[in-house]
Amino acid sequence: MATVRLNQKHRALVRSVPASYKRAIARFFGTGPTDIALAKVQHQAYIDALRQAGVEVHCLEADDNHPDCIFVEDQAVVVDGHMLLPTPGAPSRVAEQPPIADFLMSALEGIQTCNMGGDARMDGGDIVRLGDLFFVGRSSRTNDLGIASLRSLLDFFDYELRIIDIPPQALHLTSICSTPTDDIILAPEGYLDADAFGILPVGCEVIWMPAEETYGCNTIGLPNGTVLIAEGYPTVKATLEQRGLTTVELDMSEIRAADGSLTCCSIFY
Ligand code: CIR
Repeated sequence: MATVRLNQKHRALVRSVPASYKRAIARFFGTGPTDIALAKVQHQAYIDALRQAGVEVHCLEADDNHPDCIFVEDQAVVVDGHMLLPTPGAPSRVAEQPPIADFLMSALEGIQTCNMGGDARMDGGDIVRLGDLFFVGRSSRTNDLGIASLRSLLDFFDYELRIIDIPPQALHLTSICSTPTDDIILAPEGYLDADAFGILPVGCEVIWMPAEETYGCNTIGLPNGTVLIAEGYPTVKATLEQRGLTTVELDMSEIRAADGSLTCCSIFY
């Protein structure tokens, strides 16, 4: 989940791989999952890596009626003790949300929750946070009404929200960038204009990666200085290590096959 600060990443919610996972949506970089056993092994390795880095992980049962249910990031937006429950942009994914919302509401007793209404649509995967600054992708899943709903929540905190138009060849904002720390945005060349993120706060920077490492730009930075990265992206790995971060590489092939990246598989709360 890309909506919490680094020092808020102590607990994560994930969801098991369903038996129906081969039917997950794959329209972007994925060609469709083919090996559920391998997907389960990779998903467990992801959970293990989070735990190894000190994160308490809660795993919800899979929902076999929803092949995309492992991608929990899209279903809830948790910001500083408040939660926005978006209406997901893919109709087949709408009913994934109730158990996730129920879990978070009971884990975060007293959390302020709001829903989206009308035609507003948003996937949590379109949101990226850099300290007090938020970015939202206007994408095939997230529309202007959804963005307005997110803006109301962020206005409450006085956090700035900047809109980034997602090119048609990408699914979400998190498909093409991430914030491994609270002052770095990692993004690939060739998808966004050089000034897409605007002028950043002092001390923050966008680090541009080669286009062939686009998938590698989705990372999960953790409070102990570890960054989970996908296996096979040497520039991403070297760039983070040069900045004193410790990388842990994960084989994401069966997650990627369903257009999923590292951040998609968890919600920090
Ligand atoms: C979908 O198309 O909705 C899923 N197959 C992939 C969702 C990936 N989620 C994300 O990037 N946050």
